[in-house]
Amino acid sequence: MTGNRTFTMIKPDAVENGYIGAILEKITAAGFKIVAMKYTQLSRRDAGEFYAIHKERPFFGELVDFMTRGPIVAAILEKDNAVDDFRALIGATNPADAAEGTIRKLYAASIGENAIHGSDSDENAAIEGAFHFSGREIF
Ligand code: RTP
Ligand code: MG
Repeated sequence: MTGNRTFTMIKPDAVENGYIGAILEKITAAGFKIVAMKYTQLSRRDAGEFYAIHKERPFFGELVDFMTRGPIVAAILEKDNAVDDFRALIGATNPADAAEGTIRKLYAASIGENAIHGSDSDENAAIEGAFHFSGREIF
Protein backbone atom coordinates (compact mmCIF):
# COMPACT_ATOMS: atom_id res chain seq x y z
CA MET A 1 0.00 0.00 0.00
CA THR A 2 1.42 3.36 -0.99
CA GLY A 3 0.24 6.87 -0.18
CA ASN A 4 -2.59 8.69 -1.87
CA ARG A 5 -0.78 11.14 -4.16
CA THR A 6 1.42 10.94 -7.22
CA PHE A 7 2.90 13.44 -9.65
CA THR A 8 2.63 13.30 -13.45
CA MET A 9 3.71 15.21 -16.55
CA ILE A 10 2.13 14.83 -19.98
CA LYS A 11 5.37 15.09 -21.97
CA PRO A 12 6.06 17.34 -25.02
CA ASP A 13 5.46 14.54 -27.57
CA ALA A 14 1.94 13.86 -26.30
CA VAL A 15 1.16 17.59 -26.18
CA GLU A 16 2.44 18.03 -29.79
CA ASN A 17 0.32 15.08 -30.93
CA GLY A 18 -2.88 16.54 -29.44
CA TYR A 19 -3.34 13.90 -26.74
CA ILE A 20 -3.81 16.11 -23.65
CA GLY A 21 -7.58 15.64 -23.56
CA ALA A 22 -7.52 11.88 -24.22
CA ILE A 23 -4.86 11.30 -21.56
CA LEU A 24 -6.64 13.39 -18.92
CA GLU A 25 -9.81 11.43 -19.70
CA LYS A 26 -7.98 8.11 -19.08
CA ILE A 27 -6.57 9.46 -15.82
CA THR A 28 -9.88 10.68 -14.42
CA ALA A 29 -11.76 7.59 -15.69
CA ALA A 30 -9.29 5.45 -13.70
CA GLY A 31 -10.37 7.23 -10.51
CA PHE A 32 -7.61 9.80 -10.06
CA LYS A 33 -8.65 13.23 -8.82
CA ILE A 34 -6.65 16.21 -10.11
CA VAL A 35 -5.56 18.26 -7.08
CA ALA A 36 -3.10 20.53 -8.93
CA MET A 37 -2.46 21.16 -12.63
CA LYS A 38 -0.53 23.58 -14.89
CA TYR A 39 0.52 24.03 -18.52
CA THR A 40 4.18 25.01 -18.51
CA GLN A 41 7.55 24.50 -20.18
CA LEU A 42 10.64 23.17 -18.40
CA SER A 43 13.91 25.09 -18.67
CA ARG A 44 17.08 23.03 -19.24
CA ARG A 45 17.94 23.61 -15.62
CA ASP A 46 14.50 22.36 -14.46
CA ALA A 47 14.74 19.22 -16.59
CA GLY A 48 18.31 18.51 -15.47
CA GLU A 49 17.28 18.84 -11.85
CA PHE A 50 14.09 16.83 -12.27
CA TYR A 51 15.95 13.94 -13.94
CA ALA A 52 19.23 14.38 -11.99
CA ILE A 53 19.17 10.68 -11.07
CA HIS A 54 19.81 9.90 -14.77
CA LYS A 55 22.63 12.42 -15.32
CA GLU A 56 25.33 9.80 -15.92
CA ARG A 57 23.16 7.79 -18.33
CA PRO A 58 23.94 7.93 -22.07
CA PHE A 59 20.45 9.21 -22.89
CA PHE A 60 20.55 12.16 -20.44
CA GLY A 61 21.27 14.84 -23.07
CA GLU A 62 18.47 13.57 -25.32
CA LEU A 63 16.13 13.40 -22.35
CA VAL A 64 16.78 17.07 -21.47
CA ASP A 65 16.41 18.12 -25.15
CA PHE A 66 13.12 16.24 -25.36
CA MET A 67 11.61 17.40 -22.09
CA THR A 68 12.37 21.07 -22.83
CA ARG A 69 11.33 21.26 -26.48
CA GLY A 70 7.72 22.28 -25.83
CA PRO A 71 5.07 22.66 -23.17
CA ILE A 72 4.02 19.94 -20.73
CA VAL A 73 1.04 19.45 -18.45
CA ALA A 74 2.16 18.92 -14.84
CA ALA A 75 -0.31 17.59 -12.27
CA ILE A 76 -0.66 16.13 -8.80
CA LEU A 77 -3.16 13.28 -8.66
CA GLU A 78 -4.97 11.75 -5.71
CA LYS A 79 -6.26 8.18 -5.30
CA ASP A 80 -5.65 5.30 -2.89
CA ASN A 81 -2.38 3.54 -3.79
CA ALA A 82 -1.68 6.41 -6.20
CA VAL A 83 1.97 5.74 -7.15
CA ASP A 84 1.58 2.05 -8.00
CA ASP A 85 -1.85 2.36 -9.59
CA PHE A 86 -0.66 5.25 -11.77
CA ARG A 87 2.49 3.38 -12.90
CA ALA A 88 0.16 0.51 -13.90
CA LEU A 89 -2.10 2.92 -15.83
CA ILE A 90 0.79 4.45 -17.81
CA GLY A 91 2.56 1.14 -18.58
CA ALA A 92 6.20 0.19 -19.11
CA THR A 93 8.87 2.82 -19.91
CA ASN A 94 9.23 1.37 -23.41
CA PRO A 95 5.80 1.53 -25.10
CA ALA A 96 6.72 -1.62 -27.06
CA ASP A 97 6.65 -3.48 -23.73
CA ALA A 98 3.62 -1.67 -22.29
CA ALA A 99 0.40 -3.61 -21.66
CA GLU A 100 -2.60 -3.14 -23.95
CA GLY A 101 -4.78 -0.20 -22.93
CA THR A 102 -2.04 1.62 -21.02
CA ILE A 103 -1.36 5.28 -21.79
CA ARG A 104 2.11 4.59 -23.19
CA LYS A 105 0.81 1.73 -25.35
CA LEU A 106 -1.90 4.01 -26.75
CA TYR A 107 -0.08 7.33 -27.04
CA ALA A 108 3.72 6.86 -27.00
CA ALA A 109 6.12 6.16 -29.85
CA SER A 110 9.42 5.13 -28.28
CA ILE A 111 11.33 4.57 -25.03
CA GLY A 112 12.74 8.09 -25.27
CA GLU A 113 9.48 9.83 -26.21
CA ASN A 114 7.00 8.01 -24.03
CA ALA A 115 4.14 10.49 -23.56
CA ILE A 116 3.88 10.61 -19.77
CA HIS A 117 5.75 10.55 -16.47
CA GLY A 118 4.65 8.94 -13.22
CA SER A 119 6.51 9.18 -9.88
CA ASP A 120 8.19 5.94 -8.81
CA SER A 121 7.79 6.26 -5.01
CA ASP A 122 5.81 8.19 -2.42
CA GLU A 123 8.97 10.07 -1.49
CA ASN A 124 9.62 11.14 -5.09
CA ALA A 125 5.93 12.01 -5.60
CA ALA A 126 6.21 14.51 -2.75
CA ILE A 127 9.52 15.94 -4.01
CA GLU A 128 8.30 16.22 -7.62
CA GLY A 129 4.96 17.77 -6.63
CA ALA A 130 6.74 20.37 -4.50
CA PHE A 131 9.15 21.07 -7.39
CA HIS A 132 6.25 22.23 -9.58
CA PHE A 133 3.58 23.56 -7.21
CA SER A 134 3.34 25.85 -4.21
CA GLY A 135 0.92 25.03 -1.38
CA ARG A 136 -1.58 27.59 -2.72
CA GLU A 137 -1.78 25.73 -6.06
CA ILE A 138 -2.75 22.38 -4.52
CA PHE A 139 -6.46 21.79 -3.80
P1 RTP B 1 9.50 8.57 -16.02
O1 RTP B 1 10.50 8.78 -14.90
O2 RTP B 1 9.57 9.64 -17.08
O3 RTP B 1 8.11 8.36 -15.50
O4 RTP B 1 9.86 7.20 -16.77
P2 RTP B 1 10.21 5.80 -16.14
O5 RTP B 1 10.26 5.89 -14.64
O6 RTP B 1 9.31 4.80 -16.73
O7 RTP B 1 11.68 5.58 -16.71
P3 RTP B 1 13.07 6.11 -16.15
O8 RTP B 1 13.99 4.94 -16.09
O9 RTP B 1 12.88 6.92 -14.91
O10 RTP B 1 13.57 7.04 -17.33
C1 RTP B 1 13.18 8.40 -17.39
C2 RTP B 1 12.90 8.79 -18.80
O11 RTP B 1 14.11 8.81 -19.55
C3 RTP B 1 13.83 8.49 -20.90
N1 RTP B 1 14.60 7.31 -21.27
N2 RTP B 1 15.20 7.20 -22.43
N3 RTP B 1 16.68 6.26 -24.62
C4 RTP B 1 16.55 5.50 -23.54
O12 RTP B 1 17.06 4.39 -23.47
C5 RTP B 1 15.79 6.00 -22.43
N4 RTP B 1 15.58 5.39 -21.29
C6 RTP B 1 14.81 6.23 -20.55
C7 RTP B 1 12.34 8.22 -21.01
O13 RTP B 1 11.67 9.43 -21.37
C8 RTP B 1 12.01 7.83 -19.59
O14 RTP B 1 10.65 7.97 -19.32
MG1 MG C 1 11.30 7.39 -13.61
